[in-house]
Amino acid sequence: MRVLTASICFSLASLIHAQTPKQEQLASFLSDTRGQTETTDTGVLDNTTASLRGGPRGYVLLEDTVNRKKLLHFDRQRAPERVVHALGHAAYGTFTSYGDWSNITSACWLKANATSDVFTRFSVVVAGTGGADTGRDTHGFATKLYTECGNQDLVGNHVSSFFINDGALFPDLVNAVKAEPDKGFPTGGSAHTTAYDFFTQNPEGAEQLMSVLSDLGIPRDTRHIAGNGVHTYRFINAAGKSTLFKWYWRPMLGFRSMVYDEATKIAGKNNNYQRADLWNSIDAGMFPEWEFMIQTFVDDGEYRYKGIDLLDATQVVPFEVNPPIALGKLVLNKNPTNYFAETESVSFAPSNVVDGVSFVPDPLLQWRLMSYDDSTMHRHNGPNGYLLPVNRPIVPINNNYRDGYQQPLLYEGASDSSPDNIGGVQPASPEEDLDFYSETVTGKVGRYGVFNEPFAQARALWFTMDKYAQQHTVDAYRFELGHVSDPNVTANYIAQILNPINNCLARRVAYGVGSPLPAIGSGSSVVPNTTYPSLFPLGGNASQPVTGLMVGIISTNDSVSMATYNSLTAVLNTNQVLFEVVTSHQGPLTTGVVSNQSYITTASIFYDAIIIVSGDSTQAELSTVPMVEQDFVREAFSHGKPIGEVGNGFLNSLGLDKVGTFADTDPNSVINSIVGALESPGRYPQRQPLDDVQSICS
Ligand code: HDE
Repeated sequence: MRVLTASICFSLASLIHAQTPKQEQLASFLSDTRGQTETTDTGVLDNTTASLRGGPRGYVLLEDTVNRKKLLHFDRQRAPERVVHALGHAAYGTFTSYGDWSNITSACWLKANATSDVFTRFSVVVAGTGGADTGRDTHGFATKLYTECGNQDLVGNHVSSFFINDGALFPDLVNAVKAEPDKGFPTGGSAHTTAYDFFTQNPEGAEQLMSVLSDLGIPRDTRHIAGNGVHTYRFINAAGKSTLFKWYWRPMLGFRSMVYDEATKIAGKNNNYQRADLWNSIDAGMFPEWEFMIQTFVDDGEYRYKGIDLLDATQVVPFEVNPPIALGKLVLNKNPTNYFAETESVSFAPSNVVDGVSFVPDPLLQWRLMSYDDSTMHRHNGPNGYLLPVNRPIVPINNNYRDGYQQPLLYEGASDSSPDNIGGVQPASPEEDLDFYSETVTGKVGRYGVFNEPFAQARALWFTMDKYAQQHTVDAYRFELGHVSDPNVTANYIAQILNPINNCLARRVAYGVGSPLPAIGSGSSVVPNTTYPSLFPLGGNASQPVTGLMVGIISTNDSVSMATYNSLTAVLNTNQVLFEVVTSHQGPLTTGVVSNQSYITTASIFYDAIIIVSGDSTQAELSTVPMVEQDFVREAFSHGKPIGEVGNGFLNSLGLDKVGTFADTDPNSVINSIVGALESPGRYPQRQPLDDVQSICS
């Protein structure tokens, strides 16, 4: 685990979460074995550090029952990983409603001042549990609210549409994107043949795929991503009125992404980067927050809004078309106690709703209402997964779902059927029970596909991005298609999906991967009248919070003085920016400053900005700066990061005194420039070369 060195790194967690209803309930399940003498499962004191053997060099005896049990337990100590979203990290927190939303829903968690405990799990879809969490992927954002009227799950992704719109295709999508069946690789990414053949057959996913191949697909961490419900859902109020809605989590820290080279290098050096980021931030008392927002739509039975099909999960409703309203706030403020029992064992399901929340006939959502409960039963080897501590509601569970593997409860009484007259569980009245919307449903049985024009929304996203973001996206298509082994699959994707979105995009990608260039004018040249910044919330000039970002302070020949160090770190502390001193070795330097990292233990990819202190070096020292130090600076530069120099001439000597670098002999001036640059623009993509669009496209 990385060391956090800002002075704000103290643990607030124990103060914040002490006595919420869910934490109180969880406390009753805690098992403190620290410092206790070992026992068997049957409570007998034992020592299992050596086998029972027939002599000091003899066979292990069958009679070693305690070690037999120890190994039998070990052989079974994993549950099957999730078939998708296997790699995840999570935290507890609270959701607070901003007001009384009973005009649209009777959901208790949206009553005036309602506060609910939550558990949120972030994940990546494709990578397995041992994979890297920075790989390009869709990130899951699943939240369980433990409300006073039962559990409400909000299971979404970090981008706002989906690859397909009928759940019948989900196994095909996942099989195609995961490792190829004969080889068993590649794992953890979609850059291969089966995925792009699937994407060509299913053009409805063009917008979602472009989102993932844009910088949105490589977020810096999960504190800086959105959550999107993707589907349309239904609120029902006490009068039985239905209002359709789509839900979103918007990060209060704003949006930040990486560049692809950085994401892949981080994956190699620390494949737990994002989970450590959330854990460390919460541990340091920097609690990430999101606003819960909804778009509402009149329920007239048509499920359409301004021409957009609300039953098609591949279609987005941009905020510019229907501005969302904020209903409440999520704060994550407590790390889990035990990874397996909580993060790994939590069971989310879109079917877990409370009274006042319901569904629409979206054929993707309808299958999700079944699949998650099924996954839970499979993963927990039976039907009792919802009784685990992390999954239990804070309200009583009273039902006749009895027995099964690992049933932990001792149900009292002689009845397990209802209704009954012998004292068993009684059904809720129609006024009390879970609302369903009494809609008239008619139709002729058939296998109906969901079809809406698939390219316009991808085109809108393409034209919303600036030329740098477009270049990153072109490069991502090139990376992905460049790893497709069948040239026909590459050519088909370019001709059938990219060309109808935009002819120039298709030509640029084709040029990069050596595929036949679609003829000029053969694809779309439509330039949409409107663009939608909400579809691509990265970039722009708005100032963003810098809380929890990480600055690396390096120093030519380890010479940073205590005075310079103090000036720099005072400003970083004030702004809640974390920092590490990186030098040739860890530990105390001759100047008295303590170095946290060496060039062996870290790399520039772990910092959002770097500051090089050269002014404390002598001229002789400056002329002998080791290559590893120079490369550290060059790499940060090539990733577009703000770079400061306390001193003058080092950046110049490397030829890097360009946009986004700040050299001054006054440390205060440098550090204020760096914090300002992290606030906005964050990165300097203009350092990267752009395609010669003119020559490729005309
Ligand atoms: Fe999932 N999905 N999904 N999904 N999904 C699962 O449920 C499924 C879809 C999402 O942190 C599984 O318990 C089907 C859309 C998240 O535990 C599984 C379909 C969205 C997570 C499943 C979809 C998601 C999952 C695997 C199409 C965004 C992780 C283990 C009909 C709105 C939750 C499990 C966590 C997990 C099925 C499509 C989000 C297999 C059948 C659309 C965030 O049941």
